[in-house]
Amino acid sequence: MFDISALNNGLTEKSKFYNKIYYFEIIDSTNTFALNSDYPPHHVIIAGKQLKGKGRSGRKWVSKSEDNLYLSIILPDIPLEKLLPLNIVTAYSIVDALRDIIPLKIKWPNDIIANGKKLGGILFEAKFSGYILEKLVLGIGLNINQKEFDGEISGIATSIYNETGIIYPLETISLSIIQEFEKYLDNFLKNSIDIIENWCKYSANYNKSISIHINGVKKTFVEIGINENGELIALDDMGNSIKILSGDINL
Ligand code: BT5
Repeated sequence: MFDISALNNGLTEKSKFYNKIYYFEIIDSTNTFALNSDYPPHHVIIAGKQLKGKGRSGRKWVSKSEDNLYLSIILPDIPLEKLLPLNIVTAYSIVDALRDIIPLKIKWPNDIIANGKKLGGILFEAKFSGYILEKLVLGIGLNINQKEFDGEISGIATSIYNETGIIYPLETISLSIIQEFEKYLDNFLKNSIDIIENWCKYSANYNKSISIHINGVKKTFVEIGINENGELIALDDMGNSIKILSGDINL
C-alpha cells in the first residue's frame, strides 16, 4: 500500500507541492483525472494502477502493475511554445532524480531509457476553454519494480528492478521526482537552464545514427543536438542540418 503521508511529510512547507499530493488505488488515467479535476496548480495525482493509461498520439501506457509509478502534476500557466523545452527539462529532472539509483538516458522527445529499453515516458496535456488555457498537466509513467513485461511491450520495456535487481519504495522514488522536478521547473521559469548545452550528457543518441518517421516516412539522420525550442537538430545524408519538431525516433 502506497504511504501517501510519508510522501507529503517528506516535503517541507517551502515546497509548492507540500500537502498537495493525492493517491488513488485505481484510476482511469492520472492525467485525465487531473485535467478534469478542480485542483489548482501544484497538485499531484498518483495512482496504484491505471485502467486507461495514455501515451502520446492516442497510444496506450500499459499500467497494469502496482509496482510502477503513475503520476500527474498540475502545472502553473506556461506559454504553449515553452512546452517542448519543458518536456526536455522534465526528462533532465527525472534522470537527475534517479541518478544515484540507475543511469538513465533520454530518447527525444519524451522517452526515459535504461540500457537501451524504455523505462518511462512523459505526456503533457492541456485543456482549453475556447482559446483560454484552462489546465496544463504533466504525466510521468516510470517502471520501477515490475519484473516481467508481456504483450506489446515485451522486449522493449524495462524497470529499475530489472536493471538493478533492487526493489525501491515507490514513495522514495516519487519524492525524489517531485523534488527534482520542482527545482528544474523553478529554474526553467527563471530561464536559467541551458537545455542545449546539457543535451549531449543526457541523450541516448547524441552523435548517433537515428531513424525517424516523419509524416509516415522513415528517414535516417545523425543526431547532433537540440535548440532552445526543444527541437531536435540532425544531419541528413547530404550533411544538411535539419530541425525536427515532431516524430518518433526508432533505434
Ligand atoms: C509516452 O507515450 O511515453 C508517455 C507515457 C506517459 C504515461 C503517464 S502515466 C501517468 C500519466 N497518466 C497517463 O494516462 N499517462 C501519463 P509514447 O511516447 O506515445 O509511448 C507509448 C508507447 O510506449 C506505447 O505505444 C508502447 O510501445 C510503449 N509503452 C507502453 N506502456 C509502456 C510501459 N509501461 N513501459 C514501457 N513502454 C511502454
